Amino acid sequence: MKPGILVARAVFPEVLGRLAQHFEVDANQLDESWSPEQFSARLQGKWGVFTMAGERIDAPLLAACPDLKICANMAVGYNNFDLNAMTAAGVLATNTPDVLTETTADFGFALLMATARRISESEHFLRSGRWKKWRYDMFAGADIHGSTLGILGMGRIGQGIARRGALGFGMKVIYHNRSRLDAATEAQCQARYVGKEELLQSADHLVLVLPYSPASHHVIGGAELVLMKPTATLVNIARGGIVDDVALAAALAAGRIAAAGLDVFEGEPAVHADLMKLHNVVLTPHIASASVPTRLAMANLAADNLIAFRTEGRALTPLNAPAARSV
Ligand code: 8YV
Repeated sequence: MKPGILVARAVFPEVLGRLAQHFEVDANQLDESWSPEQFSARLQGKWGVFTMAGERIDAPLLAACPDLKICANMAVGYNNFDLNAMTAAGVLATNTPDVLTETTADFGFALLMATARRISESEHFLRSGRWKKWRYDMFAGADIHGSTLGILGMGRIGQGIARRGALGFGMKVIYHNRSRLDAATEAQCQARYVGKEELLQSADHLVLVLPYSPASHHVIGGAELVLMKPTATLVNIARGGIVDDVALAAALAAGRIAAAGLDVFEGEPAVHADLMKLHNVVLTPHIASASVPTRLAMANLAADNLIAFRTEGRALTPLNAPAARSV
């Protein structure tokens, strides 16, 4: 008999087809939003679950779902997983690294350019019929080429953004990370390691690409924003909660920094009303990895993890190494 899995959100039909060759698939193709209780009820008796980054897997859920053996996240970020609880419960966790690196770095750069060069703001102006004449300072923004690009969080995506900035736009790249990169990787990215304070003070454009954890909660708040240049652009493609959205909205309203590009928000899909009112912020709905080929590659990798764990007893991109869960 095939084991049962839950696919918690709508996904490509062809990926469901692949999964159906190995599993009894309970698929949420209607993309219903479930409470944690409804999610737990739907998981009863399931061997595995295919999640996006919104489904929380924690100790109470694991205790309520004793048959669960694997949670395959279709995301590189996994702050929805309590990894310690999963390891303790003998449940394997997997994510989808690498397949989204370049697409997400492309988007980070696109958001940076849209924000610094005021593309959304000027388009809204044009569409609302307010463009009556040209002016020398109309939507004059900040330069990208030759400026200083700061990157906070220098993993694979951060390195991709650094390469785009240094090699494509002649930017000076500085970065801060928990640990410094080796010399060869720094040379490839043409990036210089600096302390966090220097990063904030020197960057003309600061891009956040670090994972969310309690340690990175509000890593950019009021105290950090005052250190930045008044002409600076801030871009967050990492996770909501890394930036204090209220402090950011206040800094943008007061002109303490020039502009922000945000793809992720605290409490998304809700977006703080103060941010919605501002003209100097570009807001996108968590789409940094959203190219068709990349989303398909992510879905296939999450499916491959489930299939490989079922057929070979090991996943392709595991996040933990739990002892086998007793049945
Ligand atoms: C996902 C992301 O598309 O991979 C991540 O961590 O944030 C995005 O690429 C999103 O989280 C839905 O799974």
